[in-house]
Amino acid sequence: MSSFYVTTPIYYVNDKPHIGHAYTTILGDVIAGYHRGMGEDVWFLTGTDEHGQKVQKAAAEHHMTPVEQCDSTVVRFQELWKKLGIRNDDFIRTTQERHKSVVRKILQDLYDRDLIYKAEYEGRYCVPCERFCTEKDLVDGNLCPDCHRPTNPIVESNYFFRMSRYQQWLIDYIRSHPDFILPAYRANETLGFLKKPLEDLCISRPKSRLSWGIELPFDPDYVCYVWFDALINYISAIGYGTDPERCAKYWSAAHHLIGKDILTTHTVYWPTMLKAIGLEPPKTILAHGWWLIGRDKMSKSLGNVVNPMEMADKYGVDPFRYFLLSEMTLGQDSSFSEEGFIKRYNSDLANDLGNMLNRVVKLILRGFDGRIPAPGSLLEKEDKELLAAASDAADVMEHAVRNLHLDKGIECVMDVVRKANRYMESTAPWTLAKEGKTERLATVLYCAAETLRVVAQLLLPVMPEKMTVLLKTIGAPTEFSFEQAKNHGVLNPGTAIQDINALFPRIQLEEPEKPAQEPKKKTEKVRAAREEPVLPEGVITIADFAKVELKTAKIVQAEKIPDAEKLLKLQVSLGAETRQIVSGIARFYTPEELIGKTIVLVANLKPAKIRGVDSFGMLLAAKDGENLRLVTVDVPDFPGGASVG
Ligand code: ME8
Repeated sequence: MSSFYVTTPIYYVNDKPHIGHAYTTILGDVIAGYHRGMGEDVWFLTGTDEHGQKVQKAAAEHHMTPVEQCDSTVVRFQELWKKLGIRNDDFIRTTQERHKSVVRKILQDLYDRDLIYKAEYEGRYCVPCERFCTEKDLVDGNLCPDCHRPTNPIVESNYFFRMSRYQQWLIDYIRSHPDFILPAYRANETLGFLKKPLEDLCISRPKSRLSWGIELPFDPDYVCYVWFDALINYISAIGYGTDPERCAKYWSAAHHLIGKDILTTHTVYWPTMLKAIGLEPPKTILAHGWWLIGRDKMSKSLGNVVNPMEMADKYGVDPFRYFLLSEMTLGQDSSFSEEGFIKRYNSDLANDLGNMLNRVVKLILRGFDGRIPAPGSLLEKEDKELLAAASDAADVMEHAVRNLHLDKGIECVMDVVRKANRYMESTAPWTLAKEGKTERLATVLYCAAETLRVVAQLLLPVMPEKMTVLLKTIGAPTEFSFEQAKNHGVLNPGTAIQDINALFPRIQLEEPEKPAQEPKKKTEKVRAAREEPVLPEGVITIADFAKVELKTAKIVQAEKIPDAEKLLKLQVSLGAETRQIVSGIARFYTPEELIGKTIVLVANLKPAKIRGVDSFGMLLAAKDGENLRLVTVDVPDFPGGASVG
């Protein structure tokens, strides 16, 4: 039996989980579910990252010990996973002895082989990121390249891992393994990072500065750097050093799911650490995009953090799982809003899928005494087309699962649902019933019910509860199987179906309350008029112009958008952040010639969906009739993220 090992990042226990954490974990759960259904020996791991500065700081703020901070927060993750129906096979905490002993063992081994050495470090340090920054990394002379906050000078003796030794090996490995880092543009981003000389990695923190960590086995004055400790969870959990057979079985089929924020640690630190201890890199590291609120990152200070527990309570677990997976194109950023959730729920689940089920069930109850009708011997073209579309969707979904591109599979299945609704319109079974054309009616309803069966089976790992109800309603088998989904004729004529009200009751969008219009006081108007100089038409003030945030942005990826001749989808780097924009320049530039250009971006434009694709900004271009050229910076390699003004 082939094995399949899938992991999420282990989350920091400095704060409670939010939808970003929920997304990666649901993604892992669903991928694991499909692979279980394919008969593989699956191991799905999640857990918590409990050492380091962030956790120590949170504990101090809450007047707790670090252990109390970890114990009280870890349950919030575990309760959430239970609520969201997550079926992880293991949950690792880095404070567990089974993990710490492996970390110590690896540290000692590398130290004994002179792959870890002690040296004095003089440079700059970013406290929030717990990161040493070299001069060439710094932004604007002093700012951390990750978070753009000021760094502090530091002189310290520390232990270093000889990461630099593996630079060329890693470059060659990435180049020769196209599936190692996904999406491909994240592999390019890593290769870009590896263009600069790779430094050795500082893997210790003196206890005088940070005490909450795993003590170095060869020097009790130091603890291990939290990332060096955390990454090892992926192998300590499957028995590295204690159960070599089990470890080898799962490690040979390892897939890490991560957010794009932790790309470098996973695609540079981790493979070099593995190389040093004689293990192969994981099969795949898939970096997904970022859930944004509007255009902003979720943050406590902005007060825009979305609580997944509340969403699941309010709208149900399965719709929430469905929304997160279908809304985000894997790899790209997505903007979250409750309104967006309700819209997708109502259109995909309540209207398309729920309605289809209702129609089929009511017609079978009425016309065939609540039993699956036997189809006639002759299928018409439209019947065959619908059934073929359903089994094609099973192929697409299988391919999507193997390539970790679930959103594409889900989209294809939902297309079948829409096709099925159109089929109902064109075959009009209600008219067939009225006209007494029972044989044709039986065929239509059988094909419709079979299509629903395939759809529900294919979506079973995404919405396990709701799809089980659907399958039971139409008397279909409730286990997941691609083989069954690809076949027709699985429903047995004569099987009793059940009545159902609404599988996905419609959600009413609450109208935002209109603020009562207060009449403007006359005096205010007069004052305003007096203070604002009257400008000639078309002239703006410097304050008006300052509202527009213009930034340089380097194009790192460009691709066509299917069925949209004029549009290109671009990934642009603004230094610390990569964003997606959609631009109507496909007639003037090929995707290839755009890569590497530094353009100018209107960075604070309200996000928009263009042909269903999220766009987080607008590029500037000069247009003269049919001639269009981008506004670019006049030297190659000018960095992204610089302000333009
Ligand atoms: O980085 N959108 O933990 P963490 C999408 N402990 N995903 C998001 C997200 C968002 N807005 N916010 C968080 C750590 N995530 C380390 C990991 S692994 C050896 C150590 C998800 O609690 C996403 O998967 O900050 C991201 O990579 C992860 O949570 C970071 O979680």
